[in-house]
Amino acid sequence: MATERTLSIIKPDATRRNLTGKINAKFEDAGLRIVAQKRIQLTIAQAGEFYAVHKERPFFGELTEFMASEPVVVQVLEGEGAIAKNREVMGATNPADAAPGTIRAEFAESVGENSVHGSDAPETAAQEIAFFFSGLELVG
Ligand code: FUP
Repeated sequence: MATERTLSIIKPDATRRNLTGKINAKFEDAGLRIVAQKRIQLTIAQAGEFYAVHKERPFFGELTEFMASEPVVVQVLEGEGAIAKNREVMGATNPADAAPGTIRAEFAESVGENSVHGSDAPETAAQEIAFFFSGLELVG
C-alpha cells in the first residue's frame, strides 16, 4: 500500500476537554505520523466553505456553528494507507456505532460533536490539506 497523507481535524468538543494529546496518541499508536499541525479558530464562513458538500443537509447550520465555536487543531497525518487507517482509528460518525477503542467510541459526545474529522478519499484529502496548509508547511 502506498504512503498517503490525509487531513484530520480535532474538533471543538475535544479541544474544549483538553483531549488533543490523547487523540494524537491514538494516531501515533496506529502508525500515523503527524507531519503538520496547527491550532486555529474557524469563522462560520470558513467552516461552511470546508463543509460545502453538506450545505443542503438539515444539520449544516448546527455543524458550521459548532466548528466555529472554539478552536480546532488541523493536522496532516501521513502513513501507509493513511486515509483508511485514520477512518478506522476515528470510528463511525455516530459514536453509538463506533467500534470499541476508536476515538469516537472513547471521546465523542454525539453524532454532531464527534471529536474528529478525517478525509474520506485521496481527492478530498488533497483538497482538504490545501484548504488549511501551504506546501511550505508540510515537511514530512
Ligand atoms: P464523517 O466523514 O464520519 O465525519 O461523516 P460525514 O461526512 O457524514 O458528516 C460530517 C459531519 O456532519 C459529521 F462529522 C457530523 C455532522 N453530521 C451531523 O451533525 N448529523 C448527521 O446526521 C450526520 C453528520
